[in-house]
Amino acid sequence: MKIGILCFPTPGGSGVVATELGKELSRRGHEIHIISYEMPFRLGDPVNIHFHQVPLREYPLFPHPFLTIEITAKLVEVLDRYSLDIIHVHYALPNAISAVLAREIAGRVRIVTTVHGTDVTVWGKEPSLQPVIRYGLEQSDAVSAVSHDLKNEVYTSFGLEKTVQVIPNFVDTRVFSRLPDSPLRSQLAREGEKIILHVSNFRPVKRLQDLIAAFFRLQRSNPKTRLVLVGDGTERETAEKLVQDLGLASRVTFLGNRAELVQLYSAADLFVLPSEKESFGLSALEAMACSVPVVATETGGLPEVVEQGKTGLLVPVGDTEALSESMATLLGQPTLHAQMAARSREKAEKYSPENIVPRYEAFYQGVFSALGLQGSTGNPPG
Ligand code: GMT
Repeated sequence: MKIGILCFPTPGGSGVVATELGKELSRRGHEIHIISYEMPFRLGDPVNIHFHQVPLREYPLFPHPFLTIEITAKLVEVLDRYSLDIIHVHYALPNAISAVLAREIAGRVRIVTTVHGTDVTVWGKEPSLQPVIRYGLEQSDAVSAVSHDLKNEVYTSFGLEKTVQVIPNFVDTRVFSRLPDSPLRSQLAREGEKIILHVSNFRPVKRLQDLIAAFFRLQRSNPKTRLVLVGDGTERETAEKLVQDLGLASRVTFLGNRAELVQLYSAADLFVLPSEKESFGLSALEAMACSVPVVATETGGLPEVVEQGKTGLLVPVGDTEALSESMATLLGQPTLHAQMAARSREKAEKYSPENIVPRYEAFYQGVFSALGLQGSTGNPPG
């Protein structure tokens, strides 16, 4: 099939999933076109994948680029030139709207939209945006959500008439696998110290302040621990200040955005995700694939990924005492930790590309079957 993947390029789960899906589909013989306003950071060397950059042109009179229109224009150009079968939209706004407009203009393409999280749980709650997002979803030929919880949110937020299919995120378990001796471990901690890791894009929804407060508490009972924070975003400055104010500067390391994630997960003893809302928690899954148990909040789709008492511990949102106690429990019980590390890897293997990507192929094929059509190869994919 000829598949266009429309996504955001910035460090964030939807861009990661879209890019990794593109790479997997390309390996499986599909022609892949990624459309974004920058090269997605996980794309790497895009051999066999076409990348189409959306220009963000400025005009002196109007300070903001016309993002929706620019995406639409690029899609129309790509559709005219490559006759795509499908545009797979990741993140409903503005992408689904641009895809629907492009179909109006260029015709003959199917649109499938995957909602990822805040497109529903944050933007979807804005009364003025709700009808616009609903329109993008209604006009898509098919809609998927990355967790059951997010699917339910779609129904409650938009009262959508159509079926929303759940296709969970996946992790490349061949790449995300624990390295026996992560070279980073000795750089991040001394002998005998434990490493607690967090990876995110440092937005308010990640509640970094809770993690730092819980770590402050943990230090009293477990001084031989270090907190490593990977990522960047609007909350970094506030988090750095909190670390300074609590006198934790020598115990907390801010690494910024990093590419060597497998080495970082492999150096970690625990992964912590204290989010307010999390539709899935892709970083938790990546950590689990590297045999790292997770302490997370019981919110959104996280309980679908992190199994309470099996692959990690779940605590109420904002409960820094419970967060700290859960970290202490896992760090203080080596047998429990080892069991959870092994089960984390086992669970992550269920979310391997081999298990999940065919579900996307069947999803695309379903759109064609429903319309009595076939993709451009004439073959059902997969
Ligand atoms: O919705 C967002 O916050 C952004 C989105 C992204 O583009 O990074 O993240 C969401 O999508 C990821 C991939 O499906 C999920 O793993 C994240 O849980 C989800 N984030 C939230 O729901 C906050």
